[in-house]
Amino acid sequence: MAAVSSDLNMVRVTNEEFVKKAEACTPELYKSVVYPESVVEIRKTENDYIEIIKKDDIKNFSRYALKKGDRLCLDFGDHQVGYVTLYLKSVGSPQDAPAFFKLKFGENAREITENSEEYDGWISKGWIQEEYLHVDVLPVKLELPRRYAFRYMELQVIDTSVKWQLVIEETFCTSVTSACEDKVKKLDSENEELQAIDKVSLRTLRNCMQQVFEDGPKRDRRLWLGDLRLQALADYETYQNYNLVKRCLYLFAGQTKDNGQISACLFTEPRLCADDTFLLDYSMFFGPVLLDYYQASGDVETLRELGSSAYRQMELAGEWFDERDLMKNGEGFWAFVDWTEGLNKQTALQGIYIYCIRRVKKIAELLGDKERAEGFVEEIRRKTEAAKKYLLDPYTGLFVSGEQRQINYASQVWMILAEAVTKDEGAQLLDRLLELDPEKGMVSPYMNHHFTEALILCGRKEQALEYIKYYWGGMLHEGADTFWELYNPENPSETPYGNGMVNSYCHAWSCTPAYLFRKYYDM
Ligand code: RAM
Repeated sequence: MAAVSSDLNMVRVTNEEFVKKAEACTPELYKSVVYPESVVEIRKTENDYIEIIKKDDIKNFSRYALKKGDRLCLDFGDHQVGYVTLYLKSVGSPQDAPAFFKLKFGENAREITENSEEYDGWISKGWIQEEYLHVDVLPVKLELPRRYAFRYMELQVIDTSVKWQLVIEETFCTSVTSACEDKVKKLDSENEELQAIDKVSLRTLRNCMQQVFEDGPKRDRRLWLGDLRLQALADYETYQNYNLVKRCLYLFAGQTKDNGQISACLFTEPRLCADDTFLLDYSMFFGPVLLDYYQASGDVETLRELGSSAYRQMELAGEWFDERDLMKNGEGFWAFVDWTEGLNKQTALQGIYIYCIRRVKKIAELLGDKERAEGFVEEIRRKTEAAKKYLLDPYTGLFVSGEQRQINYASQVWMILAEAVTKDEGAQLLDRLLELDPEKGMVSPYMNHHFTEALILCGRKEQALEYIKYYWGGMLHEGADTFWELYNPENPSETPYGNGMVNSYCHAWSCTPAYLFRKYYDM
């Protein structure tokens, strides 16, 4: 079980002005009505393979008169995020008992086959999208109050009575998003595989763009700072909803811990509430998100207003270093980096610190804060030197992390992204890394994105493209309509939650091929 570091005695400080600015950027959601395309049967084979059998195009629902134990599974054709309406009626004798049924929603077909009673993970079972409903009087127009993320919806009749059956007369989903499709430039590539990856990336980002950039519309349905950084970068190259990024920045700065630390994630309902989970890397990323936003939008007012929040995160992170200028190792869930079990994060965090302070230095320069910028230059020098002196292992030529001198992917990748090594040194690091292929690999598309970007920065663009085809293409081959929260090609059932039923299959941090293609390949 993973330990969650939360500060239960946390005192929150609210900046009402910032909250107002965030509220003023609340987006209108675009709505579209989507009808199911077909009736399907979803089956799990003996070797755990999921079969989707198309049974019918939907023209006439009334032929499906459902009695006790019957199931009807509808395929909405693509991943949807929205509100479901059902028109239900009875056929046969008068309705002499309530309609009692279960609805189950799946982002992918596997979820439909899973039995939630077997769920034994450590995060809430409440994330599994299913409802048990009683309807006393039919016909009825049932407007489900919750928002679902799904492609498949299954209705299973628990009971009617022996005298009547249940019929779905019509059903549709009112899909919602704050992404405007018209803004997206079509991918300039003839390659069908890349086009397919791009399409799924765009759908992933679009469906996570709601009133904030959600991490995943099934789970956690909330704004996380680390996720935001990648979502915003992809957004600038595609949907260009700058205001949504602005809103998220003001939300994070709008409520902090009393020492000014920005929380890892926040809630917007019923009102803004910064979570009591803190991740050092996520707090530090506030500065880079702010700088990226300014560079994409030119909004200097926001840069000016939020600059000091970015500085504050670096000051607080600075307290984590020892006298040798090395990042100390935290305990429990102190930083994120990746979901790889047993990953030592110390060296990756040293890299992330250098990466962030470079960007916050740029903010200081843009704001004419000369002295601060000079201080940051010195910080970059010291932390980089320390990394090379103490963390670069002379025998393997790779960065090591923690007391056990763990060699992992994350350390090399973040030292490259931090520009702690030159382009050529970085390329050599990656070659050695791939040759060694250490046990501590990468499991989230988030970490895989950073690895891909490291390849690109070291001049390995072709290799990076092949990697995108291997990794994101791998999810496509598994039938993804949107990219996932987690994907380990070597262990497809990997989950950090003790049970994969709550995994999210539309998770925005996996949308970055759409960004990488446009940003680095001019596609
Ligand atoms: C999970 C979510 C989110 C991620 C955090 C660290 O709850 O998947 O995307 O940022 O963990």
